[in-house]
Amino acid sequence: MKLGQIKSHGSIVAAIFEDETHARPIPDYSMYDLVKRAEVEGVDLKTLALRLASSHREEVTPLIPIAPKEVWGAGCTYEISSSFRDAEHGTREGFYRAVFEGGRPELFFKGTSRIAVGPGQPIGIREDSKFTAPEPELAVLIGSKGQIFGYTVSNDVSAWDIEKENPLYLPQSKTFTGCAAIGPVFVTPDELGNVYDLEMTCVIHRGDRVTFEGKTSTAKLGRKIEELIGFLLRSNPVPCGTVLQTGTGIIVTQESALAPGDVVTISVPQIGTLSNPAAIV
Ligand code: DO4
Ligand code: MG
Repeated sequence: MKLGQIKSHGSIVAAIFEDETHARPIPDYSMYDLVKRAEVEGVDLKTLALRLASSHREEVTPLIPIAPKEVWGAGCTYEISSSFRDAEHGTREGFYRAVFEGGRPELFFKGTSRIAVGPGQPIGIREDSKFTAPEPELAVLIGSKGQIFGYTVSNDVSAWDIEKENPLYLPQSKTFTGCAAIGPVFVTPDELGNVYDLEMTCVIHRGDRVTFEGKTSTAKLGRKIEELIGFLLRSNPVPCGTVLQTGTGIIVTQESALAPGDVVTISVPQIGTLSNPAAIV
């Protein structure tokens, strides 16, 4: 099942998506209300959604699929992310590789729903950054016990030049207005198929010109998603409705550093396409 949020009769409500532009609203429930009720009552999310959804379908524009309580990032989960950072960032040889190979994953806080945007909404370029990059990533929506409600496409927008200046500046390179895009929908685990066999593409457009094209597969993800969630929850009880980004396997070039008006489009066929313009924040 594909679940997300739409505007219906003036309110933002959860909805069951039948295709990219048609959905059945779930009146009086936001996506957060829906997953919270599924968690509290211990009922299957799909069964609950089917029970509460109206029978009529509407032509819709997908909004951010949840106002996430928290957004977290995982890093150096793909070899290319750690080797790029070791080569380019002037950090100690193997600094990032040690994380890719290490027992403990890198996890960092992106923010709350304040920093998160949905399809079509502007992603941020920090005004003090000259090299802000999109990081296309699979993301997972979890409950407070770490149960997986669904998967979505995401962008861990990052100020790479600030991270490169000193790795201790990582929080500033990762957290700012519009630093996390998610959407267009969540796909429930049963419908997604093999989560470790998803093709992901990323294209950056500047007007008619393509400044970057890249792709990866979640087959290259170096950790199990349950392992990332397990570490996230260690002594850190995150709330139901938390989104965890699972790391990037696509590294853009310096020439494609985001400029205002660029449009970043990330696609995973089994989930959908997430497209966002960039803007200085
Ligand atoms: O270590 C810095 C961040 C890495 C990251 O965000 C990623 O690999 O996706
Ligand atoms: Mg990342």
